[in-house]
Amino acid sequence: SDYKQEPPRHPALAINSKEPFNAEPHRSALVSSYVTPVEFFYKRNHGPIPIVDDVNKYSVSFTGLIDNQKELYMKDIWNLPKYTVTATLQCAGNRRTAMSKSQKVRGVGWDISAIGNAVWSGAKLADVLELIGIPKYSNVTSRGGKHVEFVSIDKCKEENGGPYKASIPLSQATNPEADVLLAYEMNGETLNRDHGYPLRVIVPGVIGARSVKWLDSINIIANECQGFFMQKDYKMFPPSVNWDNINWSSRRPQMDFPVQCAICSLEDVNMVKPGKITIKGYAVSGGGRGIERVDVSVDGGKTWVEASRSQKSGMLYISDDESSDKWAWVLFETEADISQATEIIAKAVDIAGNVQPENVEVIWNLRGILNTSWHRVHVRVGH
Ligand code: MTE
Ligand code: MO
Repeated sequence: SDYKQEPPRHPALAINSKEPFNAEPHRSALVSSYVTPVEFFYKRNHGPIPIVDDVNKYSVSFTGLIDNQKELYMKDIWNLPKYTVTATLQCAGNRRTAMSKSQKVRGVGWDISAIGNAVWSGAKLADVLELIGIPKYSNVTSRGGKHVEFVSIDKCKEENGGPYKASIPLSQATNPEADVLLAYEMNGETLNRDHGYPLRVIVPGVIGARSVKWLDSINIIANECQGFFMQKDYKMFPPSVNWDNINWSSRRPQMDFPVQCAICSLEDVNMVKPGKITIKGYAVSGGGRGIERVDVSVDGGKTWVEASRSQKSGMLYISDDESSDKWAWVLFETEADISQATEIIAKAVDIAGNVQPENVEVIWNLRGILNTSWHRVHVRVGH
């Protein structure tokens, strides 16, 4: 098969699909460190992992609505100023398995770990585009380009054997503050094959689907990318839409992800000893909106306490503090006394005051994306 040369992976990952390889770590791995180790970072693929043997021969071509078609080699990318951005990548399908329990959805099942926080380094896309002749803060090129399409070298069955692709608006791509990267390092090491070697896009604050791995070309186009993953997937429909009445063109491709949080130190099967327990998890919001607050309940939502929040630089007291990583998650923690079986709940509020929905039913959608409902864990108590 095409899957004969897959890279080695950590044996502790839970495999949700083998070919293509889709896997997530145990939830406890996410709260062991602020930066998720590469080997425990979820892997989300739609085809075999491409092989790039000679990084010096590898190039990205720039085509479309620009004055001159260009080709950039890795040395051109390495020569640009190197930026490092801590950003949380989250698959839109994170927590899909739980949504499917309410009513069946289509898609790879994921528990709560189709998310990770990494330190990405590379060139800013705004600098790369400037190098090929598109100024910073452009909304449109002289030839009418308004979107930047990223095309991979992989092959996906959803694209009938063609490459994975996606686009973002030109205004975002040319805005240096949007921190869109062409990344060649993850957590200070050369990007590995699973995560896009030698070069991938990182679009902070946006669902993972737009952070195209194994970049082959960048096309400047007038309208958003017409690929499968932009037009026939990763769109959020209302609960009334089913596979018989779906009209894909009635919805826009999902970009920013909504406010999300999950408890990682406990799971439904846990039997805990009566007394003090520690409740830990992650909270994150899209679009660079930081986390304002995380509320935790240990009595099924009757009463709430505010959890403490931290990033690598330490405890956070004001979420829009200059020292906070705006594209990255916060880890939260609180202690509680448990004496009987109970439901433990976490819900977050972002700096725009956005809250998570109480139940999965109200946001149920046939593709099972963006399950951001309050995260609930049922624990039993015993010795
Ligand atoms: N890029 C390519 N070329 N092929 C893919 O299948 N999957 C996307 C995105 N980029 C994908 C891709 C999706 S849906 C997600 S969630 C992220 O990559 C996952 O990135 P990761 O595997 O590095 O965690
Ligand atoms: Mo994804």
